[in-house]
Amino acid sequence: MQYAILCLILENAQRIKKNKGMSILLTHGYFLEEDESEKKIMRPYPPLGLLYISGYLEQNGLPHQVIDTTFSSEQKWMNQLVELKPTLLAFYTNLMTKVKIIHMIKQLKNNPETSHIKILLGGPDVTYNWENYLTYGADFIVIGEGEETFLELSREFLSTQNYSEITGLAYKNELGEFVKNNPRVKMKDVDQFPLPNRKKIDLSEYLQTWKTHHGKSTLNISTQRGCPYTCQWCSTAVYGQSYRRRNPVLVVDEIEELIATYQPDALWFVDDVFTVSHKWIAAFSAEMQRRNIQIPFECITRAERLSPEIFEQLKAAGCFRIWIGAESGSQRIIDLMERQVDIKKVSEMIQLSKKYDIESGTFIMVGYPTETKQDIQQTINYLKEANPDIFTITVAYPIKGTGLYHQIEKDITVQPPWNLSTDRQIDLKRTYPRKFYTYAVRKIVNEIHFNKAKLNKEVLSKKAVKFKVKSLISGLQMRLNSF
Ligand code: B12
Ligand code: SF4
Repeated sequence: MQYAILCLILENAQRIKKNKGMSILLTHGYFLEEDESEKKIMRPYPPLGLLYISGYLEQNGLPHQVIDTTFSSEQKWMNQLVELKPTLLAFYTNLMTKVKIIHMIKQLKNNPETSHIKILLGGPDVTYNWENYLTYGADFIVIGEGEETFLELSREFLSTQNYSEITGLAYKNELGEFVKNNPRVKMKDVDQFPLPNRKKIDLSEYLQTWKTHHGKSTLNISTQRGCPYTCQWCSTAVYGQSYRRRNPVLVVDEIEELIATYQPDALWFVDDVFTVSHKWIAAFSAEMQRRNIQIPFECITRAERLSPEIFEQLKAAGCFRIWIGAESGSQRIIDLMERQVDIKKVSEMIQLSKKYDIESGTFIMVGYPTETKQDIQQTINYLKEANPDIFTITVAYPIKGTGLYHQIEKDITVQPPWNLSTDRQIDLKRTYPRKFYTYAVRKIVNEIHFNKAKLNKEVLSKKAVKFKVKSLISGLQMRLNSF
């Protein structure tokens, strides 16, 4: 094994010698200072996918650098680039960072000091937009799970530059034509991937930001790739409908390492459905208890994958908050979303979490096609009954490549120029005008805050009265904006 690694390193070293002056740099386009809504929340997470790629390159002996943009500025980033002079610059790209990255590519191409740099993009937003990204200046697109494709591409980039056999890759060939190779077969055993290369970036800024704003530092960790469910609005652009999971013992090893290196106060599992496998949860919980690891964590799951036994195991392993999705209180809308869950079950599990002293959160979406005022009222009723500790609320939007996008494609009413907007700005024919939903969001938020005050027997407090007044006004505005 050691011999094989040594050979790889030597082989790469030879390639790099042949291509002296060629260098690889990984980055992303998220600048916290430009994100007004995140500045109010201040819960930044390190770019895990990018760090997974970095870990894989390092394991395979490929030298590279990483610039983390989260706490930086565009100007600083540009100065670093000019100084580091990479020949291949790879960006993690998602829906939120898309417009910024297109702008950054343009800046690079227009600057004589950086115009020679080849640009590569990977991440969730590129899968169904690869042609557009190539049109707007990218040279290579890594589609889906990135590790193996990126490694093969880097090796070719540093040697013969023949990209035609690399699965999972789209690129511009020497004639400027767009080529999309066959899809990459996903790695079966995800334990083959090394851990995210967290040492490549300064995690202390993340930890400190959390500590300052929330009193406790939090780090993200991933144990699962893919989700087997079919929610129509959800993007499966990276991992498809697969479900692959790491060995729980190795996950606990990673947790121990995180605690030893960074001493976070809490962890956040980024997995899509943390309790999807009960066998896995039992093994994970047992291992955490066996090693007597005490670290609070939060995770996301689905109601029908919970039970009293699972709650017990989660609690014993350290879970302090669980997010249980429903998206709507109307079973009709849930069924249209193909969410495959019974709203009564969601409500029941949110209530059950209280018995185990685990905080609960839920996600709400309004404005799903065909949703009516009655459906929205059912959502309010559901939130009152389930009474989660927190909830987030969004106006539904179609992400390219999802079932929802295909369903509503013919009903799109607003679609700003692709390079200047994100899928969030696409609007579609809904039951009511777009403004109605802005007020619907306000109505739900204020009505639920009022209800919480009522449950806390503070119904006559100034705050409660304010919530009720805002809820009534929003209800009126919904009515005025429903035609
Ligand atoms: C955790 C998470 C968040 C967190 C934290 C984000 C963060 N900074 O880490 C929070 C809650 C803040 C969040 C918010 C949002 N998110 Co989010 N989020 C996720 C989630 C659940 C996990 C991300 C993760 O860490 N995955 C684990 C890593 C290992 O996977 P990965 O990042 O995809 O990396 C792999 C590949 O993408 C690729 N890759 C990654 N980077 C790179 C770089 C290069 C150079 C290459 C070649 C390849 C490559 O290789 C990696 C390893 O195989 C994903 C769903 C998912 N299961 O992935 C959604 C997801 C990424 N989010 C999504 C969305 C829509 C959002 C929001 C816009 C939601 C909203 N508010 O409307 C916001 C945007 C926030 C922002 N500022 O960017 C969508 C993205 C869709 C799209 N087309 O971009 C996803 C896919 C959810 C979904 N299924 O629809 N999110
Ligand atoms: S919303 Fe959650 S459960 Fe549904 S497909 Fe997406 S990740 Fe899976």
